[in-house]
Amino acid sequence: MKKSIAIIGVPMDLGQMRRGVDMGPSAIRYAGVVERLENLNLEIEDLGDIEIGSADRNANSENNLKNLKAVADANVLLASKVDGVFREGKFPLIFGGDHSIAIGSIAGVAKHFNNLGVIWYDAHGDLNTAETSPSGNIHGMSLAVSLGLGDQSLTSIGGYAPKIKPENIVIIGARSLDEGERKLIKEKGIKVYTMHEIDRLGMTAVMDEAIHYLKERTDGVHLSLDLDGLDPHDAPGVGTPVNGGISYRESHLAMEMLEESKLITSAEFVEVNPILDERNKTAEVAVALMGSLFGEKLL
Ligand code: 4U7
Ligand code: MN
Ligand code: MN
Ligand code: MN
Repeated sequence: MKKSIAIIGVPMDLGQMRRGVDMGPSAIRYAGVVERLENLNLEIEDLGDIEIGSADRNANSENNLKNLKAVADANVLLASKVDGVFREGKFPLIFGGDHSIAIGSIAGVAKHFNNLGVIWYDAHGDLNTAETSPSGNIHGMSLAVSLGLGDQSLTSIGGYAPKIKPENIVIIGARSLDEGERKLIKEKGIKVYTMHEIDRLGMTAVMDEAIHYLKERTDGVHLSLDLDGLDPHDAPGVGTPVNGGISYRESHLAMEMLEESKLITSAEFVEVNPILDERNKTAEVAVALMGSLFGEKLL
């Protein structure tokens, strides 16, 4: 049967402070994603964008959770949209938008599995809570929320918590972790391949290990790919760049290995900010990586 993919755009920029990331879904579409995937003999349906409410960006958040209400509302919508796609037997492919949208993506997907795994491809852990966050930006908290940690209006989305177990997570590309995140990683035993391991073992071994690890304990895997996992040289259009990241080529290899593994059951590509980009380079990188993830081959 032909694989059917449903695209959901999430023009969210309220999970962080820099403008422009709400245009990520448009930039990814402009970079030709639909044509690219259709060439792989996949059936693509673009469901358009989720509606994002407004928020007073200058309001002081007394709880260290900026724009909480609007971020929560949008993720409720996203979770039900993703859930609907899954019920129709289609593969949800989500475009961000800032990484706070992983809250809704994972909430919509996780109920369809007993043991959902997550690959968090990112320079950051996104494991802060309001108590540990240095910024109050919810895009730095989405993985913690999926573990059931954080404000109840976020953790309860989808009507159940937690969405995932700490031992079902693999973080790849980490190179910027806050104190509270490091503590949580150790406490919960979350598997992390930092840039050190990627340099030391090479991406082939890292992905082999990650795939085997998840294959043993999960019945589906959501790929949450933050473009800032890549080096800013290869993906400059992101709001929180960190030097010394994963290369374009290593990322292609990672996507190809995931494709071969048949492990991935849903995916999102987030944090593309065309305002900060160089001629849509980062969106083009995202689309090229999606090509590999869905089976593009040279020969
Ligand atoms: B992203 C940060 F303090 N950890 O919490 C924070 F360094 O989705 C950055 O990975 C979070 O881009 C980055 O604000 C969130 C900061
Ligand atoms: Mn992130
Ligand atoms: Mn990041
Ligand atoms: Mn970022």
